[in-house]
Amino acid sequence: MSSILDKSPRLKYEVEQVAEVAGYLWEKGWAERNGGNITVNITDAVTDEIRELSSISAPVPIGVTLPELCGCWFFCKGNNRRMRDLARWPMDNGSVIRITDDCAHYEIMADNPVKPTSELPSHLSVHAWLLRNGSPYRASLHTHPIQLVAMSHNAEYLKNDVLSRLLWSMIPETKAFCPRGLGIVPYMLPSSVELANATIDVLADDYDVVMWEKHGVFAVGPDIMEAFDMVDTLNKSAIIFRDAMAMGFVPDGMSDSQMSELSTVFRLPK
Ligand code: 2HA
Ligand code: ZN
Repeated sequence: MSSILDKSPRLKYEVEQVAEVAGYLWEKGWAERNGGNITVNITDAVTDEIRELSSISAPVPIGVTLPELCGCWFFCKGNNRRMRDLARWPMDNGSVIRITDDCAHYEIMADNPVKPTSELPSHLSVHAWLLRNGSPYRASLHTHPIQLVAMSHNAEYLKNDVLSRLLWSMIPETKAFCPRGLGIVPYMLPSSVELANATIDVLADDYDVVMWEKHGVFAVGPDIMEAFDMVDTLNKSAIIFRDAMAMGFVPDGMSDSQMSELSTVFRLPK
């Protein structure tokens, strides 16, 4: 069967990156059953030939009107689909959608009529917010990184930037590659509008990765690999912390002067 991916090498690359990340999420144990979500704004990868395609579904209401997204194209994980299946068969477990010209519906364009994730309204709200703010970011990722979620069960770590500082101090790479740290959203019902709005508020506070207390993280990045790498880097620090504690001591962490030197040399925010 022919695939929309045959019509755009760039789109094929984007979907291959999503599949690669989906495989990592599964292997890391961050994506049990249908846990987690990925949506990527692929509008720039859509060719004139693709624009001529007819939709393969009727228009479906998104539930919100998002003027920034009129005519935009997305690749999304399918509703109730597993990351491990998205990794192996991305076009059977995800779909390409287009936002209709009324900015309030989507149509499925390819390859199969896979209904997008139920989290679509919240992911699309984030993408609309990114475009509204002139951000170059095109990917959003929600996943359940084990050690970061475990740390969110301690109220002490949920105080402003306590967790960011602790994670940054475990290994220099964490601040270098995740210089904005980890924003915190207190526990809210999964899939709720409140959770989506609170996430956007914290992203607007200049975070790229947001912790959803006792649930998971939501990350945005220029592409899906960068969004994944930030979460992976933060979770690596959480593992170092856990392993030091398991060895029977509280890790010292890098000192304030070591952190400050790193920020100066690598031109990171203080
Ligand atoms: O959609 O992880 O929190 C799968 C989820 C929702
Ligand atoms: Zn989740």
